[in-house]
Amino acid sequence: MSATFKAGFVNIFGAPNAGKSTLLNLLLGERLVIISPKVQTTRHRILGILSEPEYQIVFSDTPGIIEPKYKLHQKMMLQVKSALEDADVAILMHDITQPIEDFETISNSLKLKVPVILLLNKVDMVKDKSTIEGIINKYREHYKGWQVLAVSAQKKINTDKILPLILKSLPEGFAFYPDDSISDRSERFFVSEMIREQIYTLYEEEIPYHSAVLIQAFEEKSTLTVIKADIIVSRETQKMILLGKGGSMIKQLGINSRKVIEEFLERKVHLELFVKVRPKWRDNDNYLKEYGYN
Ligand SMILES: Nc1nc2c(ncn2[C@@H]2O[C@H](COP(=O)(O)OP(=O)(O)OP(=O)(O)O)[C@@H](O)[C@H]2O)c(=O)[nH]1
Ligand SMILES: [Mg+2]
Repeated sequence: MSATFKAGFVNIFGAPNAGKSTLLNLLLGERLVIISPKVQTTRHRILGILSEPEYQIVFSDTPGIIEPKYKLHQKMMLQVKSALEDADVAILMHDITQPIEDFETISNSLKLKVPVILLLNKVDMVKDKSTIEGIINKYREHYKGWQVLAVSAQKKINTDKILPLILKSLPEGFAFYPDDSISDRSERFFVSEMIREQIYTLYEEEIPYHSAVLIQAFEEKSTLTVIKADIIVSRETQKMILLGKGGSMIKQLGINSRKVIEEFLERKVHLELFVKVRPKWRDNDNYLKEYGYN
């Protein structure tokens, strides 16, 4: 290891739907965390580790910052808080098409004391160059000392400038994790997330927000992996919607989920899904703990 090896925590914060998880996957070059067009997709702090001969960056994806309405939201905001405490560099993300006032509310609440890179994401949505310049300048005036960049995490516009900016602020130090680690989370965790992602894709309205996924069995057999998962919802009516007419929707959910899990594990998978009703689980400490929301 050379004397100038750099290592640190680079934690990503912002409003729901800003594109934080899309950015993490892009920076890692891997589809690690789940993404959806709906808000509040990410519920945990999830590490994504990038190891190179000259540096190790431990990224953190975090839940979008919201005013908590349930204990589940409070747990999500505790995950944000923990990421605020150990960041060496903060990446703040904001949707460039959203008002600067919304960003101010969030950035004021964070009280950051570390170098900040502000990414105005979804710049592909703004066609006019002078409009983009105008917005960037407004943020630069408001946030002096911060690096401000307009990017598109999805369309990869300007994203090659992000890593050099991070490396400028990354402290010297030793690697925190072995260089073959990609995350702090288990395969089981990512499998439960993939099922949740398919719920976000397949179902409308409140269903995704009332759903949790709990892996009950994860058994590696000789030719395939057997996975049994519970899908938790708050009400009987939600269970009926999840199942669909004659079980058609849950069947589709199983097919979609199995496909992405097989790609992830690079193995054949036998997946069984069970829907369970746990009234008000989002406000129940015991259930939240059981479902991995600490
Ligand atoms: N047009 C456009 N859409 C984007 C871009 N980056 C992300 N998106 C989309 O924005 C939506 C939200 O992206 P996520 O990465 O899940 O956002 P997030 O900030 O992690 O959201 P939460 O986990 O809910 O806080 C998804 O539909 C993405 O495909 C971008 O650069 N341009
Ligand atoms: Mg996310």
